[in-house]
Amino acid sequence: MRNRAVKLLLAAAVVWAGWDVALAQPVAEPAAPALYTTHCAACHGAQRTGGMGPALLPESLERLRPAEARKVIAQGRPATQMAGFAATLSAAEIDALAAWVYQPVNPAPAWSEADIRASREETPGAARLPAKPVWRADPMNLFVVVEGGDHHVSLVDGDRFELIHRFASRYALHGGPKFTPDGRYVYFGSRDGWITKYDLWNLTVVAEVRAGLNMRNIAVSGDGRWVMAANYLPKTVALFDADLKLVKTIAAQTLDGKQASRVSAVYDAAPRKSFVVAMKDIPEVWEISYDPKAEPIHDGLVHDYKMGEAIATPGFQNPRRTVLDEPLDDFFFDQGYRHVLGATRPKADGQGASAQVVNLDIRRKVADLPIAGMPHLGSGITFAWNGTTVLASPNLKGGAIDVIDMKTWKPVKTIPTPGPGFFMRSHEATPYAWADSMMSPTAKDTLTLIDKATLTPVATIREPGRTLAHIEFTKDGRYALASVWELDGALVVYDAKTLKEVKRLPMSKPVGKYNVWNKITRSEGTSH
Ligand code: DHE
Repeated sequence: MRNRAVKLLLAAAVVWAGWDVALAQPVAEPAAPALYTTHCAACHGAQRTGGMGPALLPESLERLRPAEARKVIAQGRPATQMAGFAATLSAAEIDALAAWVYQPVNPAPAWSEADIRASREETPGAARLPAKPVWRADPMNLFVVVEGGDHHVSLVDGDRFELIHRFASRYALHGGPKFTPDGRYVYFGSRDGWITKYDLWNLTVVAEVRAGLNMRNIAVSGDGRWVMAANYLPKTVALFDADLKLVKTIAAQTLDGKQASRVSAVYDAAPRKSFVVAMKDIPEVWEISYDPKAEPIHDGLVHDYKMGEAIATPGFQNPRRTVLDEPLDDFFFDQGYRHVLGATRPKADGQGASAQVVNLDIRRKVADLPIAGMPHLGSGITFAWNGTTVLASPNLKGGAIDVIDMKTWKPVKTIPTPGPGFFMRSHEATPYAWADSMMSPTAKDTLTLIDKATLTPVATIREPGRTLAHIEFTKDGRYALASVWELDGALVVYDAKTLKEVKRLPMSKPVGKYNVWNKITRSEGTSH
Protein backbone atom coordinates (compact mmCIF):
# COMPACT_ATOMS: atom_id res chain seq x y z
CA MET A 1 0.00 0.00 0.00
CA ARG A 2 2.84 2.33 1.04
CA ASN A 3 4.81 1.43 -2.13
CA ARG A 4 1.83 2.22 -4.28
CA ALA A 5 1.54 5.66 -2.68
CA VAL A 6 5.24 6.37 -3.33
CA LYS A 7 4.88 5.35 -6.98
CA LEU A 8 1.85 7.63 -7.37
CA LEU A 9 3.74 10.51 -5.79
CA LEU A 10 6.69 9.97 -8.12
CA ALA A 11 4.41 9.85 -11.14
CA ALA A 12 2.78 13.08 -10.00
CA ALA A 13 6.19 14.71 -9.58
CA VAL A 14 7.17 13.70 -13.09
CA VAL A 15 4.00 15.21 -14.53
CA TRP A 16 4.30 18.34 -12.37
CA ALA A 17 7.91 18.92 -13.38
CA GLY A 18 7.13 18.34 -17.03
CA TRP A 19 9.79 15.66 -17.21
CA ASP A 20 9.89 13.27 -20.06
CA VAL A 21 8.79 9.97 -18.55
CA ALA A 22 11.88 8.42 -20.11
CA LEU A 23 14.02 10.69 -17.93
CA ALA A 24 12.49 9.19 -14.81
CA GLN A 25 14.38 6.02 -15.74
CA PRO A 26 18.02 5.78 -14.54
CA VAL A 27 20.10 8.27 -16.52
CA ALA A 28 22.14 6.52 -19.23
CA GLU A 29 25.88 6.42 -18.44
CA PRO A 30 27.79 8.69 -20.78
CA ALA A 31 29.73 6.38 -23.10
CA ALA A 32 33.17 6.69 -21.59
CA PRO A 33 35.03 4.61 -24.21
CA ALA A 34 33.64 6.79 -27.01
CA LEU A 35 34.46 9.97 -25.07
CA TYR A 36 37.98 8.66 -24.53
CA THR A 37 38.45 7.91 -28.23
CA THR A 38 37.25 11.38 -29.19
CA HIS A 39 39.02 13.49 -26.59
CA CYS A 40 41.90 11.57 -25.02
CA ALA A 41 43.25 8.83 -27.31
CA ALA A 42 45.33 11.14 -29.50
CA CYS A 43 47.63 11.97 -26.57
CA HIS A 44 47.20 9.03 -24.19
CA GLY A 45 47.08 6.26 -26.82
CA ALA A 46 44.16 4.20 -28.11
CA GLN A 47 45.01 1.48 -25.59
CA ARG A 48 45.63 4.03 -22.79
CA THR A 49 49.29 3.01 -22.81
CA GLY A 50 50.49 6.59 -23.26
CA GLY A 51 51.82 8.67 -26.13
CA MET A 52 52.58 12.34 -25.86
CA GLY A 53 50.66 12.14 -22.58
CA PRO A 54 51.20 9.56 -19.84
CA ALA A 55 49.65 6.09 -19.71
CA LEU A 56 46.19 5.97 -18.13
CA LEU A 57 46.16 2.42 -16.83
CA PRO A 58 45.06 1.35 -13.34
CA GLU A 59 48.71 0.53 -12.57
CA SER A 60 49.79 4.05 -13.56
CA LEU A 61 46.97 5.73 -11.64
CA GLU A 62 47.45 3.93 -8.34
CA ARG A 63 48.74 7.04 -6.63
CA LEU A 64 46.16 9.46 -8.11
CA ARG A 65 42.96 9.97 -6.13
CA PRO A 66 39.74 9.81 -8.24
CA ALA A 67 38.81 13.36 -7.18
CA GLU A 68 42.18 14.57 -8.47
CA ALA A 69 41.62 12.68 -11.75
CA ARG A 70 38.26 14.48 -12.20
CA LYS A 71 39.94 17.81 -11.47
CA VAL A 72 42.70 17.19 -14.01
CA ILE A 73 40.18 16.26 -16.73
CA ALA A 74 38.09 19.34 -15.95
CA GLN A 75 40.84 21.90 -15.41
CA GLY A 76 43.93 20.42 -17.06
CA ARG A 77 47.42 20.34 -15.58
CA PRO A 78 49.36 23.60 -15.37
CA ALA A 79 52.71 23.72 -17.18
CA THR A 80 51.84 20.67 -19.29
CA GLN A 81 49.98 20.09 -22.55
CA MET A 82 47.00 18.63 -20.65
CA ALA A 83 44.14 21.02 -21.40
CA GLY A 84 40.97 21.31 -19.27
CA PHE A 85 37.74 19.84 -20.66
CA ALA A 86 35.22 21.61 -18.40
CA ALA A 87 33.96 23.70 -21.32
CA THR A 88 33.68 20.73 -23.69
CA LEU A 89 32.36 17.93 -21.49
CA SER A 90 29.49 17.83 -19.00
CA ALA A 91 30.15 17.04 -15.33
CA ALA A 92 28.60 13.59 -15.86
CA GLU A 93 30.87 12.93 -18.83
CA ILE A 94 33.94 13.97 -16.84
CA ASP A 95 32.88 11.69 -13.98
CA ALA A 96 32.33 8.80 -16.38
CA LEU A 97 35.72 9.29 -18.04
CA ALA A 98 37.49 9.60 -14.70
CA ALA A 99 35.88 6.39 -13.43
CA TRP A 100 36.60 4.53 -16.63
CA VAL A 101 40.35 5.16 -16.78
CA TYR A 102 40.70 3.28 -13.48
CA GLN A 103 39.22 0.16 -15.08
CA PRO A 104 41.65 -2.39 -16.55
CA VAL A 105 42.07 -2.40 -20.32
CA ASN A 106 40.68 -5.65 -21.60
CA PRO A 107 42.48 -7.59 -22.98
CA ALA A 108 45.53 -6.32 -21.06
CA PRO A 109 47.77 -4.25 -23.32
CA ALA A 110 50.80 -6.12 -24.57
CA TRP A 111 54.36 -4.83 -24.88
CA SER A 112 56.47 -7.30 -26.80
CA GLU A 113 60.19 -7.42 -27.49
CA ALA A 114 59.37 -6.04 -30.95
CA ASP A 115 57.54 -3.09 -29.32
CA ILE A 116 60.53 -2.43 -27.08
CA ARG A 117 62.93 -2.48 -30.01
CA ALA A 118 60.65 -0.26 -32.11
CA SER A 119 60.38 2.30 -29.31
CA ARG A 120 64.12 2.92 -29.15
CA GLU A 121 65.40 6.29 -30.28
CA GLU A 122 68.88 7.75 -30.23
CA THR A 123 70.28 11.22 -30.69
CA PRO A 124 72.41 11.23 -33.87
CA GLY A 125 76.07 11.72 -33.09
CA ALA A 126 75.57 11.66 -29.29
CA ALA A 127 77.55 8.45 -28.89
CA ARG A 128 80.66 10.09 -30.41
CA LEU A 129 80.85 13.24 -28.27
CA PRO A 130 84.12 14.03 -26.45
CA ALA A 131 84.71 12.58 -22.99
CA LYS A 132 85.04 15.99 -21.34
CA PRO A 133 82.41 18.15 -19.62
CA VAL A 134 81.27 21.16 -21.63
CA TRP A 135 80.71 23.00 -18.32
CA ARG A 136 83.09 24.09 -15.56
CA ALA A 137 82.57 22.41 -12.20
CA ASP A 138 83.74 19.25 -10.46
CA PRO A 139 81.96 16.46 -12.40
CA MET A 140 82.28 14.24 -9.34
CA ASN A 141 80.45 16.67 -7.08
CA LEU A 142 77.54 17.17 -9.46
CA PHE A 143 73.96 16.82 -8.20
CA VAL A 144 71.25 15.42 -10.44
CA VAL A 145 67.92 16.72 -9.12
CA VAL A 146 64.64 15.18 -10.32
CA GLU A 147 61.88 17.78 -10.29
CA GLY A 148 58.56 15.94 -10.25
CA GLY A 149 56.40 19.07 -10.33
CA ASP A 150 56.98 19.86 -13.98
CA HIS A 151 58.94 16.73 -14.95
CA HIS A 152 62.38 18.25 -15.37
CA VAL A 153 65.89 17.42 -14.23
CA SER A 154 68.31 20.02 -12.90
CA LEU A 155 72.07 19.64 -12.73
CA VAL A 156 73.59 21.53 -9.82
CA ASP A 157 77.25 22.33 -9.12
CA GLY A 158 77.88 20.77 -5.69
CA ASP A 159 80.60 23.30 -4.75
CA ARG A 160 78.95 26.59 -5.70
CA PHE A 161 75.35 25.36 -5.54
CA GLU A 162 74.54 26.93 -8.89
CA LEU A 163 72.38 25.55 -11.65
CA ILE A 164 74.42 24.15 -14.56
CA HIS A 165 71.57 22.97 -16.76
CA ARG A 166 67.87 22.08 -16.68
CA PHE A 167 66.07 19.80 -19.14
CA ALA A 168 62.68 18.12 -19.60
CA SER A 169 62.47 14.51 -18.47
CA ARG A 170 60.00 11.75 -19.25
CA TYR A 171 56.75 11.95 -17.30
CA ALA A 172 56.98 10.76 -13.66
CA LEU A 173 60.51 9.53 -13.15
CA HIS A 174 60.67 7.15 -10.19
CA GLY A 175 63.50 5.61 -8.21
CA GLY A 176 67.06 6.76 -8.08
CA PRO A 177 68.78 7.57 -11.39
CA LYS A 178 71.66 5.17 -11.97
CA PHE A 179 75.17 6.24 -13.03
CA THR A 180 77.92 4.60 -15.07
CA PRO A 181 81.08 3.94 -13.01
CA ASP A 182 82.89 6.98 -14.50
CA GLY A 183 79.97 9.27 -13.61
CA ARG A 184 79.54 10.44 -17.20
CA TYR A 185 76.19 8.87 -18.07
CA VAL A 186 73.05 8.67 -16.00
CA TYR A 187 70.00 6.48 -16.68
CA PHE A 188 66.52 7.56 -15.60
CA GLY A 189 63.49 5.27 -15.33
CA SER A 190 59.90 6.55 -15.60
CA ARG A 191 56.79 4.94 -14.17
CA ASP A 192 55.49 4.60 -17.75
CA GLY A 193 58.46 2.38 -18.60
CA TRP A 194 60.80 4.80 -20.37
CA ILE A 195 64.53 4.56 -19.80
CA THR A 196 66.61 7.59 -20.77
CA LYS A 197 70.38 7.50 -21.11
CA TYR A 198 71.77 11.01 -20.61
CA ASP A 199 75.33 12.28 -21.15
CA LEU A 200 75.98 14.57 -18.16
CA TRP A 201 79.21 15.90 -19.67
CA ASN A 202 77.71 16.89 -23.03
CA LEU A 203 74.24 17.73 -21.71
CA THR A 204 72.36 15.56 -24.15
CA VAL A 205 70.05 12.57 -24.26
CA VAL A 206 71.94 9.69 -25.88
CA ALA A 207 69.15 7.13 -26.27
CA GLU A 208 65.71 6.24 -24.97
CA VAL A 209 63.70 3.06 -24.96
CA ARG A 210 60.38 1.97 -23.50
CA ALA A 211 61.06 -1.17 -21.47
CA GLY A 212 57.51 -1.74 -20.30
CA LEU A 213 54.14 -0.09 -19.84
CA ASN A 214 54.44 0.27 -16.09
CA MET A 215 57.91 0.03 -14.60
CA ARG A 216 59.26 0.00 -11.04
CA ASN A 217 62.92 0.86 -11.39
CA ILE A 218 66.14 0.21 -13.25
CA ALA A 219 69.65 -0.87 -12.33
CA VAL A 220 72.98 -0.37 -14.12
CA SER A 221 75.65 -3.05 -13.80
CA GLY A 222 78.80 -2.25 -11.84
CA ASP A 223 80.84 -2.50 -15.07
CA GLY A 224 78.49 -0.06 -16.83
CA ARG A 225 77.74 -2.55 -19.62
CA TRP A 226 74.16 -3.57 -18.82
CA VAL A 227 70.88 -2.00 -17.79
CA MET A 228 68.00 -3.96 -16.29
CA ALA A 229 64.39 -2.83 -15.90
CA ALA A 230 61.85 -4.25 -13.43
CA ASN A 231 58.29 -4.10 -14.77
CA TYR A 232 54.79 -4.38 -13.31
CA LEU A 233 53.22 -4.43 -16.78
CA PRO A 234 54.00 -6.63 -18.60
CA LYS A 235 55.30 -8.94 -15.88
CA THR A 236 58.90 -9.05 -17.07
CA VAL A 237 62.44 -7.99 -16.46
CA ALA A 238 64.14 -6.50 -19.49
CA LEU A 239 67.87 -6.53 -20.10
CA PHE A 240 69.59 -3.93 -22.28
CA ASP A 241 73.14 -3.17 -23.27
CA ALA A 242 74.62 0.18 -22.26
CA ASP A 243 73.15 1.81 -25.39
CA LEU A 244 69.67 0.62 -24.45
CA LYS A 245 69.52 -2.01 -27.18
CA LEU A 246 67.34 -4.84 -25.95
CA VAL A 247 69.21 -8.04 -25.16
CA LYS A 248 66.23 -10.01 -23.91
CA THR A 249 63.16 -9.99 -21.70
CA ILE A 250 62.56 -12.66 -19.07
CA ALA A 251 59.00 -13.52 -18.03
CA ALA A 252 58.58 -12.94 -14.29
CA GLN A 253 57.02 -16.25 -13.42
CA THR A 254 57.57 -19.43 -11.47
CA LEU A 255 59.79 -22.05 -13.04
CA ASP A 256 56.77 -24.13 -14.09
CA GLY A 257 55.27 -21.04 -15.73
CA LYS A 258 52.04 -21.38 -13.75
CA GLN A 259 52.18 -18.13 -11.80
CA ALA A 260 53.29 -14.73 -13.07
CA SER A 261 54.39 -11.81 -10.93
CA ARG A 262 54.93 -8.10 -10.91
CA VAL A 263 58.56 -7.29 -10.26
CA SER A 264 59.19 -5.41 -6.98
CA ALA A 265 62.63 -4.02 -7.82
CA VAL A 266 66.00 -4.73 -9.37
CA TYR A 267 69.37 -3.67 -7.92
CA ASP A 268 72.94 -4.13 -9.00
CA ALA A 269 75.13 -6.31 -6.77
CA ALA A 270 78.44 -5.18 -8.26
CA PRO A 271 80.82 -7.39 -6.24
CA ARG A 272 78.77 -10.43 -7.32
CA LYS A 273 78.59 -9.21 -10.95
CA SER A 274 74.87 -9.72 -10.89
CA PHE A 275 71.47 -8.07 -10.76
CA VAL A 276 69.23 -9.09 -7.89
CA VAL A 277 65.50 -9.02 -8.57
CA ALA A 278 62.60 -9.42 -6.12
CA MET A 279 59.16 -10.60 -7.18
CA LYS A 280 56.06 -8.99 -5.72
CA ASP A 281 53.53 -11.78 -6.19
CA ILE A 282 55.62 -14.95 -5.99
CA PRO A 283 58.01 -15.81 -3.16
CA GLU A 284 61.20 -15.72 -5.21
CA VAL A 285 64.36 -13.65 -5.37
CA TRP A 286 66.37 -13.93 -8.56
CA GLU A 287 70.03 -13.35 -9.14
CA ILE A 288 70.90 -12.68 -12.77
CA SER A 289 74.63 -12.78 -13.38
CA TYR A 290 76.36 -10.56 -15.90
CA ASP A 291 79.60 -12.45 -15.46
CA PRO A 292 80.22 -14.38 -18.71
CA LYS A 293 82.06 -16.97 -16.61
CA ALA A 294 79.11 -17.60 -14.27
CA GLU A 295 78.45 -21.22 -13.32
CA PRO A 296 75.54 -22.90 -15.14
CA ILE A 297 72.23 -22.98 -13.26
CA HIS A 298 70.99 -26.43 -12.25
CA ASP A 299 67.45 -25.84 -11.15
CA GLY A 300 66.02 -29.31 -11.65
CA LEU A 301 64.13 -28.64 -14.86
CA VAL A 302 65.18 -29.52 -18.38
CA HIS A 303 65.35 -26.27 -20.37
CA ASP A 304 66.99 -27.28 -23.55
CA TYR A 305 67.77 -30.35 -25.56
CA LYS A 306 70.87 -31.03 -27.53
CA MET A 307 70.97 -34.31 -29.30
CA GLY A 308 68.36 -35.59 -26.86
CA GLU A 309 70.41 -34.68 -23.83
CA ALA A 310 69.33 -32.30 -21.03
CA ILE A 311 71.67 -29.38 -20.37
CA ALA A 312 71.61 -26.80 -17.60
CA THR A 313 70.65 -23.16 -18.18
CA PRO A 314 73.68 -20.93 -18.74
CA GLY A 315 74.55 -18.96 -15.59
CA PHE A 316 75.17 -15.82 -17.66
CA GLN A 317 72.09 -13.56 -17.96
CA ASN A 318 69.61 -16.14 -16.67
CA PRO A 319 67.78 -16.16 -13.33
CA ARG A 320 69.11 -18.21 -10.46
CA ARG A 321 66.14 -18.54 -8.10
CA THR A 322 65.93 -18.46 -4.33
CA VAL A 323 62.53 -19.66 -3.23
CA LEU A 324 61.16 -18.04 -0.04
CA ASP A 325 58.07 -18.37 2.13
CA GLU A 326 56.81 -14.88 1.31
CA PRO A 327 57.38 -12.37 -1.51
CA LEU A 328 59.61 -9.33 -1.00
CA ASP A 329 58.55 -5.77 -1.69
CA ASP A 330 61.64 -3.72 -1.30
CA PHE A 331 65.16 -4.71 -0.30
CA PHE A 332 68.68 -3.77 0.64
CA PHE A 333 72.10 -5.48 0.68
CA ASP A 334 74.64 -5.95 3.43
CA GLN A 335 78.03 -4.43 2.64
CA GLY A 336 79.46 -7.74 1.43
CA TYR A 337 76.45 -8.29 -0.88
CA ARG A 338 75.99 -11.80 0.52
CA HIS A 339 72.65 -10.97 2.10
CA VAL A 340 69.46 -9.36 0.94
CA LEU A 341 67.36 -7.69 3.62
CA GLY A 342 63.85 -7.68 2.25
CA ALA A 343 60.58 -6.14 3.42
CA THR A 344 57.60 -8.44 3.37
CA ARG A 345 54.30 -6.97 2.26
CA PRO A 346 51.82 -6.13 5.04
CA LYS A 347 48.84 -8.44 5.36
CA ALA A 348 45.39 -7.21 4.25
CA ASP A 349 44.61 -6.13 7.83
CA GLY A 350 47.74 -3.96 7.83
CA GLN A 351 49.37 -6.16 10.44
CA GLY A 352 52.32 -8.46 10.20
CA ALA A 353 54.61 -6.47 7.91
CA SER A 354 58.09 -7.57 8.61
CA ALA A 355 61.41 -8.24 7.02
CA GLN A 356 63.65 -11.18 6.32
CA VAL A 357 67.32 -11.82 5.59
CA VAL A 358 68.15 -13.99 2.61
CA ASN A 359 71.60 -15.42 2.00
CA LEU A 360 72.27 -15.26 -1.73
CA ASP A 361 75.07 -17.86 -1.60
CA ILE A 362 73.18 -20.65 0.08
CA ARG A 363 69.95 -19.38 -1.47
CA ARG A 364 67.63 -19.40 1.51
CA LYS A 365 66.23 -17.24 4.28
CA VAL A 366 68.57 -17.14 7.27
CA ALA A 367 66.76 -14.78 9.65
CA ASP A 368 63.55 -12.90 10.32
CA LEU A 369 63.82 -9.24 11.19
CA PRO A 370 61.21 -8.44 13.79
CA ILE A 371 60.33 -4.92 12.62
CA ALA A 372 56.81 -3.65 13.30
CA GLY A 373 55.00 -1.45 10.78
CA MET A 374 56.32 -1.16 7.24
CA PRO A 375 60.09 -0.89 6.87
CA HIS A 376 61.27 1.00 3.79
CA LEU A 377 64.46 -0.96 3.37
CA GLY A 378 65.35 0.51 -0.02
CA SER A 379 65.94 3.80 1.80
CA GLY A 380 68.11 2.27 4.50
CA ILE A 381 71.67 3.30 5.28
CA THR A 382 74.47 1.53 7.12
CA PHE A 383 77.14 2.81 9.49
CA ALA A 384 79.61 1.58 12.10
CA TRP A 385 78.27 1.48 15.65
CA ASN A 386 79.62 -0.06 18.80
CA GLY A 387 82.03 -2.41 17.05
CA THR A 388 79.48 -3.65 14.56
CA THR A 389 77.70 -2.37 11.46
CA VAL A 390 74.07 -1.37 11.74
CA LEU A 391 71.32 -0.77 9.22
CA ALA A 392 68.97 2.13 9.90
CA SER A 393 65.74 2.19 7.95
CA PRO A 394 62.70 4.46 8.02
CA ASN A 395 59.35 2.91 8.78
CA LEU A 396 56.55 4.02 6.46
CA LYS A 397 53.89 3.41 9.09
CA GLY A 398 55.61 3.79 12.39
CA GLY A 399 57.11 7.26 12.85
CA ALA A 400 60.37 5.60 13.79
CA ILE A 401 63.77 4.55 12.53
CA ASP A 402 64.58 0.88 13.04
CA VAL A 403 68.23 0.05 13.72
CA ILE A 404 69.42 -3.51 13.16
CA ASP A 405 72.76 -5.17 13.94
CA MET A 406 73.99 -6.64 10.68
CA LYS A 407 76.04 -9.35 12.37
CA THR A 408 73.33 -10.83 14.56
CA TRP A 409 70.31 -9.54 12.61
CA LYS A 410 68.82 -8.41 15.92
CA PRO A 411 67.10 -5.05 16.40
CA VAL A 412 69.33 -2.66 18.30
CA LYS A 413 66.99 0.25 18.76
CA THR A 414 63.83 1.92 17.55
CA ILE A 415 64.43 5.66 17.35
CA PRO A 416 61.26 7.74 17.53
CA THR A 417 60.72 10.49 14.97
CA PRO A 418 57.83 12.99 14.92
CA GLY A 419 56.10 11.05 12.15
CA PRO A 420 56.54 8.38 9.47
CA GLY A 421 59.08 9.24 6.81
CA PHE A 422 60.27 7.98 3.46
CA PHE A 423 63.96 8.76 3.19
CA MET A 424 67.09 8.69 5.30
CA ARG A 425 70.66 9.74 4.55
CA SER A 426 74.06 10.19 6.07
CA HIS A 427 77.69 10.41 4.98
CA GLU A 428 80.97 8.93 6.22
CA ALA A 429 82.15 12.45 7.19
CA THR A 430 79.18 13.47 9.36
CA PRO A 431 78.14 12.26 12.82
CA TYR A 432 74.43 12.55 12.03
CA ALA A 433 71.89 10.56 10.07
CA TRP A 434 69.09 12.74 8.66
CA ALA A 435 65.53 11.44 8.35
CA ASP A 436 62.35 13.06 7.07
CA SER A 437 58.78 12.61 8.32
CA MET A 438 57.14 13.40 5.00
CA MET A 439 54.28 10.94 5.42
CA SER A 440 53.01 12.71 8.52
CA PRO A 441 50.40 15.48 8.04
CA THR A 442 51.69 17.27 11.14
CA ALA A 443 55.44 16.59 10.97
CA LYS A 444 56.03 16.55 7.20
CA ASP A 445 57.91 19.83 7.64
CA THR A 446 60.50 18.40 10.04
CA LEU A 447 63.85 16.71 9.47
CA THR A 448 65.23 14.79 12.43
CA LEU A 449 68.97 14.47 12.95
CA ILE A 450 70.08 11.33 14.74
CA ASP A 451 73.46 10.99 16.42
CA LYS A 452 75.02 7.87 14.88
CA ALA A 453 77.02 7.16 18.08
CA THR A 454 74.22 7.38 20.63
CA LEU A 455 71.33 6.51 18.28
CA THR A 456 69.29 9.38 19.68
CA PRO A 457 67.62 12.33 17.97
CA VAL A 458 69.71 15.43 18.63
CA ALA A 459 68.24 18.18 16.44
CA THR A 460 65.40 19.06 14.12
CA ILE A 461 65.23 21.35 11.11
CA ARG A 462 61.85 22.73 10.05
CA GLU A 463 60.23 24.37 7.06
CA PRO A 464 56.94 25.29 8.76
CA GLY A 465 53.84 23.97 7.01
CA ARG A 466 55.70 22.67 3.96
CA THR A 467 57.01 19.19 3.16
CA LEU A 468 60.75 18.93 3.80
CA ALA A 469 62.19 15.64 2.59
CA HIS A 470 64.90 13.61 0.84
CA ILE A 471 68.42 14.53 1.82
CA GLU A 472 71.71 14.02 -0.01
CA PHE A 473 75.20 15.11 1.01
CA THR A 474 77.94 16.74 -1.01
CA LYS A 475 80.91 14.60 -1.98
CA ASP A 476 82.85 15.66 1.16
CA GLY A 477 79.84 15.44 3.48
CA ARG A 478 80.09 19.13 4.49
CA TYR A 479 76.67 20.11 3.20
CA ALA A 480 73.29 18.40 3.26
CA LEU A 481 70.78 19.22 0.53
CA ALA A 482 67.08 18.77 1.23
CA SER A 483 63.91 19.33 -0.79
CA VAL A 484 61.03 21.62 -0.09
CA TRP A 485 58.76 19.09 -1.75
CA GLU A 486 56.13 21.50 -3.14
CA LEU A 487 55.25 22.76 -6.62
CA ASP A 488 56.80 26.09 -5.66
CA GLY A 489 59.49 24.25 -3.77
CA ALA A 490 63.23 24.57 -3.44
CA LEU A 491 66.50 22.78 -3.02
CA VAL A 492 67.85 23.92 0.35
CA VAL A 493 71.54 23.62 1.25
CA TYR A 494 72.41 23.25 4.95
CA ASP A 495 75.85 23.33 6.54
CA ALA A 496 76.01 19.80 7.97
CA LYS A 497 77.88 21.02 11.10
CA THR A 498 76.18 24.29 12.03
CA LEU A 499 72.85 23.17 10.52
CA LYS A 500 72.43 26.71 9.14
CA GLU A 501 70.85 27.27 5.75
CA VAL A 502 73.52 28.25 3.23
CA LYS A 503 71.56 28.58 0.00
CA ARG A 504 68.18 27.93 -1.57
CA LEU A 505 67.43 27.29 -5.26
CA PRO A 506 63.77 27.47 -6.36
CA MET A 507 62.58 24.17 -7.86
CA SER A 508 59.34 22.48 -8.83
CA LYS A 509 58.74 19.64 -6.35
CA PRO A 510 62.30 18.31 -6.27
CA VAL A 511 61.48 14.70 -5.41
CA GLY A 512 65.04 13.41 -5.30
CA LYS A 513 68.67 14.51 -5.62
CA TYR A 514 71.71 12.38 -6.29
CA ASN A 515 75.39 13.19 -5.87
CA VAL A 516 77.52 11.57 -8.57
CA TRP A 517 80.46 10.76 -6.28
CA ASN A 518 78.38 9.33 -3.45
CA LYS A 519 76.53 7.15 -5.92
CA ILE A 520 79.45 5.79 -7.92
CA THR A 521 81.53 5.12 -4.80
CA ARG A 522 78.50 3.55 -3.10
CA SER A 523 78.81 5.76 -0.04
CA GLU A 524 77.35 3.97 2.97
CA GLY A 525 75.10 6.94 3.69
CA THR A 526 73.14 6.91 0.45
CA SER A 527 70.90 4.65 -1.62
CA HIS A 528 72.45 2.54 -4.36
FE1 DHE B 1 59.42 5.16 -4.43
C1 DHE B 1 62.80 4.81 -4.84
C2 DHE B 1 59.10 1.80 -4.32
C3 DHE B 1 56.11 5.53 -3.84
C4 DHE B 1 59.75 8.55 -4.59
N1 DHE B 1 60.71 3.61 -4.51
C5 DHE B 1 62.05 3.68 -4.76
C6 DHE B 1 62.57 2.36 -4.90
C7 DHE B 1 61.53 1.50 -4.76
C8 DHE B 1 60.35 2.29 -4.51
C9 DHE B 1 61.58 -0.03 -4.83
C10 DHE B 1 64.02 2.03 -5.16
C11 DHE B 1 64.24 2.06 -6.62
C12 DHE B 1 65.58 2.60 -7.05
O1 DHE B 1 66.06 3.60 -6.51
O2 DHE B 1 66.13 2.03 -7.99
N2 DHE B 1 57.87 3.90 -4.10
C13 DHE B 1 57.98 2.56 -4.03
C14 DHE B 1 56.72 1.99 -3.65
O3 DHE B 1 56.47 0.76 -3.53
C15 DHE B 1 55.79 3.08 -3.35
C16 DHE B 1 55.53 3.11 -1.84
C17 DHE B 1 54.42 2.94 -4.03
C18 DHE B 1 54.42 3.20 -5.49
O4 DHE B 1 53.46 3.78 -5.97
O5 DHE B 1 55.37 2.87 -6.18
C19 DHE B 1 56.62 4.28 -3.79
N3 DHE B 1 58.15 6.75 -4.26
C20 DHE B 1 56.85 6.67 -4.02
C21 DHE B 1 56.24 7.97 -3.95
O6 DHE B 1 55.01 8.23 -3.79
C22 DHE B 1 57.33 8.95 -4.01
C23 DHE B 1 57.47 9.57 -2.63
C24 DHE B 1 57.07 10.08 -5.01
C25 DHE B 1 57.22 9.73 -6.45
O7 DHE B 1 57.80 10.55 -7.15
O8 DHE B 1 56.77 8.67 -6.89
C26 DHE B 1 58.51 8.05 -4.33
N4 DHE B 1 60.98 6.43 -4.65
C27 DHE B 1 60.89 7.79 -4.69
C28 DHE B 1 62.23 8.35 -4.85
C29 DHE B 1 63.11 7.27 -4.90
C30 DHE B 1 62.29 6.07 -4.79
C31 DHE B 1 62.57 9.84 -4.89
C32 DHE B 1 64.63 7.32 -5.03
C33 DHE B 1 65.18 7.40 -3.66
C34 DHE B 1 66.66 7.51 -3.61
O9 DHE B 1 67.11 8.49 -3.02
O10 DHE B 1 67.38 6.67 -4.13
